[in-house]
Amino acid sequence: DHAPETATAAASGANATARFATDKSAAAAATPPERVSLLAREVLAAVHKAVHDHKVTYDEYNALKSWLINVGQDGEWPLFLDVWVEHAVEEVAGETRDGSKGTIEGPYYVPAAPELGHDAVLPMRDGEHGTPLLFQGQVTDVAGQPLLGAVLEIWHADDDGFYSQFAPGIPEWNLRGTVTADENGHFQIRTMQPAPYQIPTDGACGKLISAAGWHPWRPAHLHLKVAAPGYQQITTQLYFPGDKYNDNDVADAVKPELILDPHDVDGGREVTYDFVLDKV
Ligand code: MBD
Ligand code: FE
Repeated sequence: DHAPETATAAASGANATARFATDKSAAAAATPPERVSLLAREVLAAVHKAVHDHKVTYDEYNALKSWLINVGQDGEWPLFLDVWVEHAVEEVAGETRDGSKGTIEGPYYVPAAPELGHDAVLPMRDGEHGTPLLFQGQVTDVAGQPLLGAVLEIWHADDDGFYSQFAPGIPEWNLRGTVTADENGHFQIRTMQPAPYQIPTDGACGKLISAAGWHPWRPAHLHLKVAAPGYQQITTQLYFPGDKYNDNDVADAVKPELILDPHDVDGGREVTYDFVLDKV
């Protein structure tokens, strides 16, 4: 079995925190003070309202304080935010687009995965576990014109539900790649179908889940970013029919348009899914 013995919340959290600091933390600097003040006031007012409405005690306040300190110590701010907040931000961001639906990015994207051409096999280990999956499709504009040279970045968990670069013992680029569509906007990607993903249960996020009596699962999913020059990049995830977590994803990121329709073939499964991009 490939399952890493020592996948801990603190280790994957530290990796996700470092990844965010490298790729995205600079984007936050441009928020003007009026906007910061408005949003900070309203979020705090919502907290104050919950305290008053539910007569929150000092013991509960201290439990919250202790838990928030642990989220930081476990490096789980990226996980917490992407699981419980990002879906609302994505819904707002997607409101004005006509093309394919997107959904949240989550904490495990890594830029600049190996370039694999338009007929791609994702990097995988000898004997990589799981059901072989051929994922293919076309990238077009909203009028159906192929977008030649569209670029798809794909990343997903393995058959044990672990992501390379965030769980130990997995080769660096395992099940991650950059795929460039051909002159007709077509692409083909061979991979292994991922398993459902369980958010770490041994860190602060896991503690919230068990204290609240929730479950820690996301349905199995492929992550993608699809881009073409002059078009808006979409960030999305695709899901598999019949997954027991499609209706109760802990991260609330499933949309009906994102559920694939694969069929069984000799030695695995095949599915076609097309992407439609909006102009910038
Ligand atoms: C994931 O794999 C994921 O996609 C999200 C959104 C949150 C945590 C783990
Ligand atoms: Fe994921």
